Amino acid sequence: MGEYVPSTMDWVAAQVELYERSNGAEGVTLRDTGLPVIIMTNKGNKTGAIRKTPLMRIVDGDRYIFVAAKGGAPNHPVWYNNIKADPNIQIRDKAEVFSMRAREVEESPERQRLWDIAVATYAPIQVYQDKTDRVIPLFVAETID
Ligand code: F42
Repeated sequence: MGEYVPSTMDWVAAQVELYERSNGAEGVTLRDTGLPVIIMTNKGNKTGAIRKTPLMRIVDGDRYIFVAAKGGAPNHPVWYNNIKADPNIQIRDKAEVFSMRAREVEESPERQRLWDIAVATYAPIQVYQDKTDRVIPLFVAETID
């Protein structure tokens, strides 16, 4: 893996920095919503750089669910390209860091079940989906046995 290159969105890069510097004691929620956030480390598919992406913390047993919502923007966040190219990621959940593999879940009853959990955890996800024509990708991250 290459060097860590922070997000070009300052508030995102700042959250990653606070989260990691405090070893998961601070910067662990979405602004002042109190909703928990994880940090997903992924490999830049063009530069090979280390990228760190805060995501809402959505769990299904010992698996994490995350959605490439980007607030309902017309296009996927570019980290989507990264984990499609290399599904090996790390998830930092407060002080713990897990090596995991991300898998996109295509349209299926399973995807609906996971989507419902995601919306129950962070309701705006449905608002984002309703405001864009693209199908917001949903991923499951599982530990590598
Ligand atoms: N975004 C979500 O999609 N879902 C969430 O649940 C979520 C929660 C969340 C909570 C807190 C917080 O602070 C941010 C949160 N975000 C959430 C925003 C998320 O962290 C990302 O910032 C957002 O999804 C946009 O991701 P992005 O990967 O599109 O970031 C852009 C802004 C970016 O950093 N671009 C870089 C740049 O230089 O323009 C390039 C990054 C990159 O990965 N480059 C690749 C490389 O090779 O290095 C190439 C990528 C390509 O294929 O072009």
